Amino acid sequence: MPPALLSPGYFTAPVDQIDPVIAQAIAREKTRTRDVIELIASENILSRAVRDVQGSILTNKTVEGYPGKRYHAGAVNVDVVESAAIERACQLFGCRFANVQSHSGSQANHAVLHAVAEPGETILSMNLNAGGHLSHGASANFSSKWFNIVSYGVRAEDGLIDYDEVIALARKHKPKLVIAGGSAYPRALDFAAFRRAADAGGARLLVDMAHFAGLVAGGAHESPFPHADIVTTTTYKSLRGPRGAIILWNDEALRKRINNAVFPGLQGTPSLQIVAAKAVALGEALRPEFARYAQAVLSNARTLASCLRQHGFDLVGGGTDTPLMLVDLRAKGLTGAPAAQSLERAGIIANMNPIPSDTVDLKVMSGLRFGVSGATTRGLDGAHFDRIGALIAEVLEGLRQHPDDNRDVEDRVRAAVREIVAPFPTYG
Ligand code: DSN
Repeated sequence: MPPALLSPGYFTAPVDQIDPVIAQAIAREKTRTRDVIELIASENILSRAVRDVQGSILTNKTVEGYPGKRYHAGAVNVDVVESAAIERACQLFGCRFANVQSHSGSQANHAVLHAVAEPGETILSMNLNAGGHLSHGASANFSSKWFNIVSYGVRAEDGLIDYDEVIALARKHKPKLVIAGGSAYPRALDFAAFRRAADAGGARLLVDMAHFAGLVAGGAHESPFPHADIVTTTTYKSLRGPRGAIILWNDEALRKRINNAVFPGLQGTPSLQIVAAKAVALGEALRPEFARYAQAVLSNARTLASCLRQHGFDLVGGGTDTPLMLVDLRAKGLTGAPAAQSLERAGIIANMNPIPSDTVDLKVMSGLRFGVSGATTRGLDGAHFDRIGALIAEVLEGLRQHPDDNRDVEDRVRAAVREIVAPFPTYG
């Protein structure tokens, strides 16, 4: 007998029989997430259907191009999948065109830059510390090396965007693209004012709605359309889909440019199992219950923000109109990294974040960002978020008093956290 080509069970055995290292890490991750409150703004908890589709056999398929125009044969079924994702994206966000292939939000944003600007041309975007995004022209990102980035920030006194400044910068620098949105700006964006800025500079307007896309989908936040020319969003934050992103627009003249910028401009075959998961998640977001979810996210975010304020924390922008909020820790004499670490030991998971004009080292930072999309999916409501705000305050106050050893407080809060989340199991 020749040696078997495949190990026994190659087509059927589960990962715990094939690869215990990875299987055990996944099992431990399940326990970790079961016992904590996840407040990382860019996370959510996906449905069984969305997760299953990501592990489907669509992962085996290679097809470059777009539905009906592929470079590889055998695309009949994945064409159905991608067409469904495109149609649902357009229906959900009320636009004419969608590209659902980008592997990430950064790639979607890079595709837009590639589609509308030539290297060396000017892009006007929000600076990273003020809440922008790496892919919008941060110094460490390739976007700042290929384009001339002019940035706007937020006002020192209230943490809000100064739209007159954005319009003046657009008029002065005549960018090809104005970018609104980012990773840590908590307040609603004035899309009409951004439109005025784009028009003042003769630019196109891109709105990156990654963090609040779920609210737009559920009617709990104004839509960037019709003001925006192009809208990008990741699919895995408040939109509650898989890792990846979509690009949306209305102008026929942009159709080829954006599609060509994604493929072949930036990537080859899309991850078709992820495109399928985007389709399922977009289908879920079209159901009436998603509007209730979006309202709950906004309401929980406002509850947590107002509770933190009552406990004496400074919130950048004074509060939130989105799923996230940004706490400025300076008045408490704390910094982001030790605060996030102490909260993690207490079972509350959040990330350190720069605050506008942060002067503290990027490995430490002066802020903490909290988001409620995942914990809202889990079932936590306003009363829980009031309690969570008090627990966050308890940990941070303990850290202020005992910077070297906050263990007593962390242990006490960790027990309280387990009590809060125990009635809300996710995956059984
Ligand atoms: N942009 C990062 C964040 O907001 O956390 C990842 O999506």
